[in-house]
Amino acid sequence: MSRLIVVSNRVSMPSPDGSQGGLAVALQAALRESGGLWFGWSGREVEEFNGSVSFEESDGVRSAVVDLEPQDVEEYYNGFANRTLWPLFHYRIDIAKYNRSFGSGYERVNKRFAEPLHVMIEPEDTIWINDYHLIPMASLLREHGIKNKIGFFLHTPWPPTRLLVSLPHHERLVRSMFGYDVVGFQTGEWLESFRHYCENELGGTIDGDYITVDGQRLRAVVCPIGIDFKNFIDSSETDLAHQLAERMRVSLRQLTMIVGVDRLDYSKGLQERLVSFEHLLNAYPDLHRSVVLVQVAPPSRGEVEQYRHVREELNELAGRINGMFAEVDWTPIRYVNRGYRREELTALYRAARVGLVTPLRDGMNLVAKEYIAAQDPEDPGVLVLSRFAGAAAQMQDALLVNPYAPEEVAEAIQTALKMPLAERKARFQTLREGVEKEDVHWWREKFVNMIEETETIR
Ligand code: ADQ
Repeated sequence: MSRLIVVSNRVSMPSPDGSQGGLAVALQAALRESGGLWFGWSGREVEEFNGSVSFEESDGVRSAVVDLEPQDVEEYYNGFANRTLWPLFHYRIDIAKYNRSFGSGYERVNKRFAEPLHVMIEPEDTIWINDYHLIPMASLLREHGIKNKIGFFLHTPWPPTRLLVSLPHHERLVRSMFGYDVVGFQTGEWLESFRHYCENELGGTIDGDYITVDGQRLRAVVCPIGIDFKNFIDSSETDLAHQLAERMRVSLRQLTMIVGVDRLDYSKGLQERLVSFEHLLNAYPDLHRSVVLVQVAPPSRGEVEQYRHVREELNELAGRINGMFAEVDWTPIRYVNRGYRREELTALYRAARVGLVTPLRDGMNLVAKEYIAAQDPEDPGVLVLSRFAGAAAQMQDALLVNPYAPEEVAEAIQTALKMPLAERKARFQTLREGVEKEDVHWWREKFVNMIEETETIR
């Protein structure tokens, strides 16, 4: 096994309280096994970029990070990554913003990463770049003479060509991806869009997994991410999980719980979800005082105005719906603006008869998988899942819905609430098998193997 170098915008080191996501845990395991290194931004700002690298080691995982200037953070992170690419990649060209300084800031920061990174790379290393923040990284490393195998994994969707061409200099961005040996997507749909772009905009040719553009070749594959299933199950047996489970039992009494857990992001379809819940309450008055929607949504990316708008809209919607339907002894929506630890999430998921995961567009969506993993096999809840989440490709036994159609989502929730135990169990068993088998370790091994086995032509 060659040494692995993982590169992502932020680095996540092992923490003693184990409060990390499955992705961090899986990558840390890979780095530990291979004696590898995780490289990225420290999250800190310095007045003037100086390229100096800080090294750290924790629990057998080594990291190397650089600080950025405030202008870098504004143009690269809040600008091109989160105001331009994130909305565009989630099909929202209506809110995608572009100005030239975003594009130049993005290239500058990618170069600032490539500069110290390339000197750390040894000839046998395998390099794994993550996500839309760092698309041009391989081509920049190639300019420094790096010939190693380099893979890129995109955690978000890849948009249809017709949308992508609205991005100024889109060709330049996509051409830069031909510095990679392997490019991985969450689903066949995103892969198809990428192939379509390469064929139609770049005049590329396709041969099996391989795409060739102007003599440069890469292998484009599907490799869906999973959760750390075993670790997640273990988290549900902790004191923290038991404490919250007990609190929920006391506070719910006879209420049937529906749960939503998301970062506060317009791609997650939160406004549409609350409207669907309102439809449910209008259509089925017998549910009043018997159901409750617990929606957990910690704010993210607060520097970006669209995120502040979503937050305001959600406050307004939750207030309006609660005001309209609440009784002195019942509030239909418990809307919570904070995150919970993994142990606590297991308890929340398990307490809920329905898991409501209705993004308007999502690369994968790990909450759908976590909800299934947390269920009691003897009395499992039902997953209502957006057909526009990457997870829908693997989770066909969920109740799949169109999140833009509130009546349809309301009907699916009602179906879930009324679903007989035998059907709940049958759907759950199939879903759980998939979530357990194709977990985050499976994903990581599969992707690293694909990078390592791919023949390069460099
Ligand atoms: P995200 O958009 O952040 O990630 P998602 O996959 O839904 O989305 O969640 C990632 C993790 O964050 C999950 O483990 C979840 O438990 C945790 N999380 C979400 N909301 C939380 C909350 N309210 N409190 C505490 N924890 C919370 C991007 C892509 C996704 C893709 C992932 C991984 O947008 O499509 O699934 O990367 O590739």
